[in-house]
Amino acid sequence: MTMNSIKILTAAARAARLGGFTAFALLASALATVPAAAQQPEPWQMDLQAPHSSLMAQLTAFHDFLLYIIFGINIIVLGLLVFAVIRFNEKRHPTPSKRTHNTTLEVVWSVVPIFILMVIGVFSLPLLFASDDTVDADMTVKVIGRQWYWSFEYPDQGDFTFDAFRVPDDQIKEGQLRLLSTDENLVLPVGKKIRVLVTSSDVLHSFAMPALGTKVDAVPGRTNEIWFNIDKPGMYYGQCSELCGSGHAFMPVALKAVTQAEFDAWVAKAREKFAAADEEPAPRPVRFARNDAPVSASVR
Ligand SMILES: [Cu+2]
Repeated sequence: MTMNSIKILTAAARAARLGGFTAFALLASALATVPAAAQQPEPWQMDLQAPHSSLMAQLTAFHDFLLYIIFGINIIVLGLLVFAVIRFNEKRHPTPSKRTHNTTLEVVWSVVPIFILMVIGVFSLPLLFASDDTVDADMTVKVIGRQWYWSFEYPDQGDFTFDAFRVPDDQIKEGQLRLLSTDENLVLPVGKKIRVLVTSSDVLHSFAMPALGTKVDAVPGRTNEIWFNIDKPGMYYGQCSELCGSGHAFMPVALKAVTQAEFDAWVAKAREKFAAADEEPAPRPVRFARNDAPVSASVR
């Protein structure tokens, strides 16, 4: 089976799952790229990345639901426009009506949008509250945005910390992705509720993991909270999503999701490997040197 037919079949299956699909929805889905094993952006991607956390699954369903509402509104408005152009053009309707008010119509076009907004609110507000619900987390990881890399802290696993720098273009190895792979991965266990504390040491950054439904600002002097649970082991890629300076495009997040046993083994090694980093004085100064050369080279 060719890649294209797989794509179209997957799109059809997805549209069928949503039920009541239209030709437009089918076309839009067929253009979407089949998610790869690693959760990363794809060339010509039209749709969201496949959801891999319970929050993102709900967000994706809500997004698809909104598309139906938007599509419906567009069809009605376009229909009214076409109807007015045809029915009330100068040739067919030489004497224009002088009517200025229609109470029934005015009530309808006020009440219907209110009703639509209420329906959207009923589904979106619980999601907003769910994204904020970090109680009873199995573990906590702290994410610190820096110009221009991320630092991660594991307070529940011995409080070790490390930095993750993107792999420069000329050092990319087999299996690594340009602008997305980092020298150290953020390693986390699957199937656990992970509380993520997000802050910054210099300017505004934003910690965004599309497949996990996470996008939260990293604000200096302030801690933001979010959570996710990862459903499958694998690589998940994200990027800084707040314009933070010249290295903004060069501070990706490479998250490696593993089983609990693998995570425990990694923690044991990481605690030794990053022990030296623990002794660094906090707060650490903003570091420019390490990313400067590759950044300026890529910008040029
Ligand atoms: Cu940033």
